[in-house]
Amino acid sequence: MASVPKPDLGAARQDLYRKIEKHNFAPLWEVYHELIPDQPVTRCKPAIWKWADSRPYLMEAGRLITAKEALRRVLVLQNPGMRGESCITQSLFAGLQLILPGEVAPSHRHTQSALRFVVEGTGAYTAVDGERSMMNPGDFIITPSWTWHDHGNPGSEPVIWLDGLDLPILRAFAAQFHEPYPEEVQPISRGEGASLARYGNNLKPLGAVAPFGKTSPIFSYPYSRSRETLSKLAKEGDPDACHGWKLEFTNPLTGGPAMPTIGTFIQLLPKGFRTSPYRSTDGTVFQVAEGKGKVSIGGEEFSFGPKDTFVAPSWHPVTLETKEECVLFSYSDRPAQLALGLWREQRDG
Ligand code: 1HN
Repeated sequence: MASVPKPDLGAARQDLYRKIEKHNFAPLWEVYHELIPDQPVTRCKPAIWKWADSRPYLMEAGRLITAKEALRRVLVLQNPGMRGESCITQSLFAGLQLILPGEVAPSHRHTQSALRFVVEGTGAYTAVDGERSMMNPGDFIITPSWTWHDHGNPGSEPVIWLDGLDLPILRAFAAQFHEPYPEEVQPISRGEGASLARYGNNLKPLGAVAPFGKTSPIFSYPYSRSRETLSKLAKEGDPDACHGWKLEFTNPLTGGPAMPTIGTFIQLLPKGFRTSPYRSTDGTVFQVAEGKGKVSIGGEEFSFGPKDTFVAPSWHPVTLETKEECVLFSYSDRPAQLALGLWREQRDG
């Protein structure tokens, strides 16, 4: 026989909750549906950071603090739904970093993986475990987990790039370690381009041992090569309805993603193209390398132009519409989700 709730049952339940709380218990049934939602739930909101705002604020920061003093002079792109948490999605960090002529960002290493996508300027370098790579607009550069890295700008113009890190993932696992290098700048042990020569030409040294573990041995993917590849592809076949021509940066030793936690992509969309709606469980950060257009993210519309950054949260349908030919760099936590068997996508969703 089904029991009829007694009028004082509610009060008795509250009484139980109060008692057990002191002993670090809580009733699952009060939060069950919040814990197990039917579909992805995130506080991450669709948002855009316009270059017309980013650049002057970065330059103002450049007048107020040195790279050395700041360690890294970065403006964090804070998701408006998660302010104060230093993240752009629940699993990823994004920031814009400025290094002025003559400055050095001192050497250190950490277990968080980092990527750079160069936005503006030439003449700066980043060094990873003894090798320097010059930074040019559109270059995609990796700092693998636990590798020594420093940046410097011996050139004559400010250099700005987008930093992407897996900080919240490492925070969730509490697997963060950090160590400063004993000197400001690490010594150089290989010539520029050594990694690209060894691993970046569909060739590899005999007995090659992955120098960066699960991360690609190529730490710099120059824009000249990715752009040329996209242009060639666009002449050779039709664009995908949801993505245009979209490529993933890979680890040449495995064929898998270039970074173990972060997926990195570059896509070309022709002028006047409108993509079919697409959604996936990997909330994605987009950096506009070239072109102008509009994006609809979960029904919210944003106009974008060169050097803008925007974010599409997990499972929000994305539609892109181009006014000009566009090249977009993007990154997400897709490899982490795939490794755990969690990733889902829906085309035309
Ligand atoms: C970091 O070490 C760098 O090395 C950039 O350039 C951004 C954001 C949060 C924590 C560490 C860098 C970072 C960072």
